[in-house]
Amino acid sequence: MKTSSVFLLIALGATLTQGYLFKSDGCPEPYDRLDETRCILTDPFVAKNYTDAIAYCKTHGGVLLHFDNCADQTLFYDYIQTEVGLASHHYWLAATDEAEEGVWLWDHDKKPVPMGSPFWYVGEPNSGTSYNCVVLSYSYTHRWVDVSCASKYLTICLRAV
Ligand SMILES: *[C@@H]1O[C@H](CO)[C@@H](O)[C@H](O)[C@H]1NC(C)=O
Ligand SMILES: [Ca+2]
Repeated sequence: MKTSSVFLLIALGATLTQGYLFKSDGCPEPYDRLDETRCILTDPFVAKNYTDAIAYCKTHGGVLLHFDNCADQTLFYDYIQTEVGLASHHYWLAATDEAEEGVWLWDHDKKPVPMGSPFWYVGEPNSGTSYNCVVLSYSYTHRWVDVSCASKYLTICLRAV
């Protein structure tokens, strides 16, 4: 091997090590870059109830999964389908109708949650006062379905870059 090749290899190794240590994607550990403006953190191992999922994201400087447009619906659907091990699980959404039955509000800003298609599965939500939380349901192509806030599902957190 020529001396110049050895130097090149050493230089390459140093760059990779730096990229790993300092996380050049602009997101703090343990987040990954999602898009232009957001970082994403998924805990694929520990199912949590709704309040524990909210608290987990807060602890990590973020907010539980929330979105209100079709582009994001597609983005998170694709993310769940393509990331290893995520497709066959339900995921919390940061919304509840706990305060007033049928009035679904986001947890972080108390603004109204969009209703109907294409977010909710056909006929959802449909369980009245017994179910006041929402998941992206694996059983319904990750459309939204009302569930019990005490049940345990997986957690996705978002934070600004
Ligand atoms: C979630 O579990 C915690 C204990 O980990 C409990 O204190 C809390 O009341 C539970 N929340 C719900 C909505 O069941
Ligand atoms: Ca309800």
